[in-house]
Amino acid sequence: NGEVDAKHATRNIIIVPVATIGCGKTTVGLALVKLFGWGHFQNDNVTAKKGRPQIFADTISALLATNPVVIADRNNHQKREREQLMNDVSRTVYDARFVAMQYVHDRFNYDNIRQATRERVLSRGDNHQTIQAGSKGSDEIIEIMEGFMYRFQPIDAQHSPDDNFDLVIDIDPLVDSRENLEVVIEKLHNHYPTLFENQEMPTDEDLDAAIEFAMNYKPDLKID
Ligand code: IDP
Repeated sequence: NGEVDAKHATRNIIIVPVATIGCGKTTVGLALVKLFGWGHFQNDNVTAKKGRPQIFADTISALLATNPVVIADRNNHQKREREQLMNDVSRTVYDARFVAMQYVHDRFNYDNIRQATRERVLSRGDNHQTIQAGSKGSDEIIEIMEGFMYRFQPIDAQHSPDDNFDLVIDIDPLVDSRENLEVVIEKLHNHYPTLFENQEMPTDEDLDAAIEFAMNYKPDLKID
């Protein structure tokens, strides 16, 4: 998966958010779907109790048959999750390319990240799949969010498993999803020019509209 190859890649690209709850990963993911018609699968839609990681990876692999790019929408905040996803998808998709979409979590910035993510989740909580603010108290929600932040392992691109990422895109959990969306598209375009060869790049208005669409999305599956 060298630099030269990436320039010509047109398929089997998996976008792997690395995030905690409330960063905006589903919003950015759905905006990408709206703009480019890519595939998207949310971990919360795995209804099975057993073997969830395997089912998640298998669904991503299956979607790659009909979508050039698929967004693997779960937090992937720990190395073992990233390793599992990369291993299981690569078993059936031999030329899979993984792109990390990392919401950077510097420890010194944790209080600011807490403020931003809590604000998003608690104010629009009924739109969030994992956390239904209507059915859980805010203390309980905050505790779940803290768990993800505590366990968060940043991308370490020099070592396994993160050295398997073809590209790491760093974005900011503090800014609007609109801004992060633009960064993600620009970095993808630079790294995979051929992927975008036969289409017009979205205008500012297109990006605005895609974010508006994504923000109005209501999950159809509620997990209690
Ligand atoms: P997550 O998938 O990382 O947990 P999302 O579900 O995308 O995060 O976003 C959490 C909540 O914040 C949702 O209700 C979403 O509509 C909202 N949100 C996402 N991006 C923005 C933004 O840029 N401004 C304000 N609210 C946002």
